[in-house]
Amino acid sequence: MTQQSRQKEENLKVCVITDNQFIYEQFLILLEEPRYEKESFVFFSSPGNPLCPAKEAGGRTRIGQVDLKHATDDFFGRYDLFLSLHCKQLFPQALVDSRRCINVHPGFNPYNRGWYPQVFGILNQYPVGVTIHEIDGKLDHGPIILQRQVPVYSWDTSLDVYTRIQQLEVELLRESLPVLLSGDYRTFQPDTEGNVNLERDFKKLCRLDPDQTLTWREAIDFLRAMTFQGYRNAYFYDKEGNKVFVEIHLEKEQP
Ligand code: 0FX
Repeated sequence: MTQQSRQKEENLKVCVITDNQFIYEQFLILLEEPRYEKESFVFFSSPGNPLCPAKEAGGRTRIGQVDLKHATDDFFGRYDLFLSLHCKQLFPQALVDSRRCINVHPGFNPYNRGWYPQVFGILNQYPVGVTIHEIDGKLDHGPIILQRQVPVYSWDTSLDVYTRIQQLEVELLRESLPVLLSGDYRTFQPDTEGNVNLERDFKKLCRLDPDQTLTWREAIDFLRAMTFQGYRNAYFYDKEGNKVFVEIHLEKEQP
């Protein structure tokens, strides 16, 4: 049996949990390939984070909601494989102990595990990229199946790097989905535990102290790490108490 046909032949039931519209829609496009049995993939998002059912040929793919903390063994038992495509919930130990669970993470483990890896990567200059790994119960942690870095240029904002990361995520999923499904891969453990950032660490960063002294390099790096069009991140309070949002525009001179 070829690797490509295994999912079809074995009728593997896959539970995909995603809180990210882009990855969800790109994944559905991927499943249009005839080697996948699209009907065997069931989609969920997290409570409080409803995604729009994606439009596709012949209708819309249904997407339910699942609260993993309160899900039963019966629910876990319905699937052979759990795939987290930016699922914002931590997988419970009972789930990771009983089923193969894989996470597609927009960061280069073990650096800046957790929230918004490229923001912290621009700030602390740790590598950024994509890691696909087995889930072991700790945040963005567990045996690595594959990973790849993306470059960060001096004129990049957080959005620029994130866009590059998302493109790489789709590329790696396209390349590796057959082996992710079949389990025919080798994993490795990173040498260190790395570091973790939480949402509250990002929120803390957002408030600027106008009297803080920085070099230009530090100030520019900080502002580009916080610039993501569509989100108002960095801010300060002026003397009158007005809250003022700040972002940066960077442009590389074209030859
Ligand atoms: O889905 P996702 O890209 O990823 C997040 C975590 O970063 C990731 O480590 C975790 N595995 C996954 C489950 O959740 O997050 P997002 O769609 O909420 O945000 C995408 C980017 O948008 C983020 O990297 C930075 C930017 N952003 C987001 C928010 C909510 C901001 O700049 N400001 C914000 O307030």
